Amino acid sequence: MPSSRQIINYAISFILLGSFLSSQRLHAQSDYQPPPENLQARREFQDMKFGMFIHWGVYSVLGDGEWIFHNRKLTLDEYNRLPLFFDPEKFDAPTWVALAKSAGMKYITITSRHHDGFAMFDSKVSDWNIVQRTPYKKDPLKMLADECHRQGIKLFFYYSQLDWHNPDYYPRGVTSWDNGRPDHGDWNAYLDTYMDGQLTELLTNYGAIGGIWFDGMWDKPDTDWHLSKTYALIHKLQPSALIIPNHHQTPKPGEDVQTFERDLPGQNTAGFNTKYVSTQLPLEMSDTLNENWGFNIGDSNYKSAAEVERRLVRAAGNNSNLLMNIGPYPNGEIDPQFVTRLHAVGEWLAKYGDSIYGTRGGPIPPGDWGVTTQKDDKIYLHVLNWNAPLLALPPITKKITAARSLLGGASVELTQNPNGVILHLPAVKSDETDRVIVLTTATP
Ligand code: FHN
Repeated sequence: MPSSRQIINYAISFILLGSFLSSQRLHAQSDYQPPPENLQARREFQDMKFGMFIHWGVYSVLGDGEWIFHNRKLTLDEYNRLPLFFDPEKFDAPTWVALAKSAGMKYITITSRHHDGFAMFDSKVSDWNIVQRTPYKKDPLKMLADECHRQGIKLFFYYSQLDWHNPDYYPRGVTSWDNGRPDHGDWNAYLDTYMDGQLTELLTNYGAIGGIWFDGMWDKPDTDWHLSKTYALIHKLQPSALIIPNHHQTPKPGEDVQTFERDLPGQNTAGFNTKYVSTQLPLEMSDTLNENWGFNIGDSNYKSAAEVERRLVRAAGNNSNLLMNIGPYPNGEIDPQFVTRLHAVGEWLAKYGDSIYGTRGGPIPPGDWGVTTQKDDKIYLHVLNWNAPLLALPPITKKITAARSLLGGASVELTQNPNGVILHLPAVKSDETDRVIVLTTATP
């Protein structure tokens, strides 16, 4: 029989252990000091501004989005048939990369596996992968990585931590349903062997990669995800690879970028984003060119090129990148509706790119009228929604020495005093998404 003193000691140890584990959960890679090459990669990430998000997997075959396994409450046996129909004979890595480039996108983030756990790459950790389960038998991510290296585009791998297929993803999370998995599993093995094993493959077999874009932690928000271990592994294998977690929470130590889903930083219209915006980390927002992430045959709700341009400008003015998604067809082709719009955005960026690439959020807070970006001695005023001839803005500390339209270079009348800045804007042209005025400032 333990004495009451012993019981108290056990209780104290239990509480201390609990708070240690919970601090491990919260503090992730708490001793992480990003090395110079990682800090450099973060700056380069911010400079790129515009990326292509790609959701592509065996679910694309059914043309009903990437959640079909869950939404139709399929069993494992049923879903296991799907890879047999996945044979993307039209997949051509050079075409995909060239499309991203023609759109003015500087990086690609592709689903290496989504919540169905199906590896779209050659994984030795399990046979639930494209090489072993599909008639295609090849590794498209390898082809894509090689082509990205050739064409000078950074490649990031989306990796779902949430897994609807692996029995060791146990205890299950909020999205679980009875799909035939046993009521037991080894969570530590799932994280330490399966997931870290696949991440090791992704970080060793594909050359230098931009980073890992995590998704799915929100399925088990209070669980210990061994983040400290996983983040340390990634940073050890490729110190400049960025960890971008889409957990919708305040960033944790070891994370290199804060990303927001379908929302500008700090705006929680989606209902699941945090309003906290890091002032330390690069920012990114993801969005889709239609309404779905994975290919959905019934979704023709495409955003116009002008709408994509506006979102890109608003993102840049909020000091953020824009990661714009497309869901390719199961045969590897990209919907022509996406292609036309992306080409148009690329043409627009060829003219306006100076006011986007390499910039940071400008000195004037974003407003309904538009946003500002800045680079070196230039402030770019992006007038997105203002029809009156005069635009009055809050004060800018730096002295403005010139104001010109970005296109054509015509001089713009401007008054600056301690109360603010008033511009006499050039007339709105009907086909102009964004009137950009370049303000040159005096170097202090
Ligand atoms: O559930 C996913 C969804 O399918 C998609 O991948 C998006 C992309 O940001 N993220 C998740 C929801 O947070």
